[in-house]
Amino acid sequence: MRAKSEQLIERARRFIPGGVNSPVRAFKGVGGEPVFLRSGEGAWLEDVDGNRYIDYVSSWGPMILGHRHPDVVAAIRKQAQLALGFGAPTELEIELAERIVAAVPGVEKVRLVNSGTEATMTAIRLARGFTGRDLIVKFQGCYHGHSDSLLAKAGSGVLTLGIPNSPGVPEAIASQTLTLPFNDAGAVRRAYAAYAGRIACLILEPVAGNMGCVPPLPGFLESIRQSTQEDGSLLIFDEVMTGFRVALGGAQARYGVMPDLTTLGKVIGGGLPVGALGGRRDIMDHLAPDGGVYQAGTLSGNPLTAAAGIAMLDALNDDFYVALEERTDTFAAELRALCVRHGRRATVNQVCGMFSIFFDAPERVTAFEHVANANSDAFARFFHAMLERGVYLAPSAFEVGFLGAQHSQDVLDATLAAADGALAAI
Ligand code: KE4
Repeated sequence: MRAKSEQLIERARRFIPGGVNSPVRAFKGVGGEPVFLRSGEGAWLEDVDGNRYIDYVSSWGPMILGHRHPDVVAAIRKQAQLALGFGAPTELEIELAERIVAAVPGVEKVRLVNSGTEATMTAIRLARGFTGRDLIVKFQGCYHGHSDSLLAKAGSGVLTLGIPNSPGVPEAIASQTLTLPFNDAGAVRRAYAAYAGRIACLILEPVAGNMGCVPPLPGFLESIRQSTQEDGSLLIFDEVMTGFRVALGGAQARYGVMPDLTTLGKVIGGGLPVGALGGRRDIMDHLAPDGGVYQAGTLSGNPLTAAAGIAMLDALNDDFYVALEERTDTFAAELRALCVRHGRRATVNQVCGMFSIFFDAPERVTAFEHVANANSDAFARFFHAMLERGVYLAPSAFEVGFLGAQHSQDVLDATLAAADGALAAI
């Protein structure tokens, strides 16, 4: 029963567009009404009706240590006794920046901001300012936040310049964005041949997480690194989701491909609002105040977020990810086996700490079209069947499930038991 959630969404819709402060939360991707949550601890959530769930949304990625990790809460409490913010430099920002630079191989300097959108928007502006070029390249199915240049979609032909992907995005801006098929290195080579010397940057999620989990094909990242390098165009890894998720140093460490710029978010803020842009020192020094590329933010690097981020990063090390990868792989394999046992055609993709299930999809899901043609209705039924069995998945077939320290074997076993029942029911 979720009577109080049902009352609250009615009340919310009177004051908040769609009743939510971010669209995916409205459950439009799976139908039904959203669950209003009240508390979390470790792997567990409790909603306003007292129902409990095992959580795989993890606040969309930040809670890699579980909800209310004591070290993170203690760090926030301690800082809150001193001050909530100044709008002036603090030592905490240096300590967080030092930890990011030490962990992420392609980052020599880093600017903290308040969201992933701010980070990617700034990365695009910095790439344009540094190269003096206007065009950018992104991939279908990759999401980088909601700045205008990144809300563009492919025009009629693969190599035609973009068209707006949302009302309010001017044609003039969308037409500066080229959208290519993910995992298609040939399309990237052809784009750089067609627009030689005109592309400021290529931005991608090195492991796609916004079309479900779609890892890079072998050689794909290396190939786009070469195409961008040869053209003098910048390579931006949007690691807002994969940063401190798929490895301590993110996807760039995992796959050994170094971008020129990296965007981060989620985990580095310990659960508080955050984003970050980092990269080569010679590029980053073009940012104001030393350089001419403008970027600013009232609460950028605020001490609460910095304190929480430091506490979270201090709990992470290479051994953490070895164990997390092992649990993720085992969980995905057991979920696959359950689908086979139930005669349900499904593909489960996973990379350390993140997974997705695609129903009635090709055996290998490596491209956006594979995801777009998967059975999202079956996913919606699976989502609700799992919710009824106390498992809270992301309410969209185009999102991922996150595993963290909190997903112990007994939590994963309980999840698989719920999946066994859910697969029988849908
Ligand atoms: P924010 O502006 O939402 O902090 O970050 C945007 C962003 C940028 N890059 C990547 C790779 C991202 O995944 C995101 C945001 N992720 C979504 C979940 N897929 C946030 C959830 C939401 O939009 O409510």
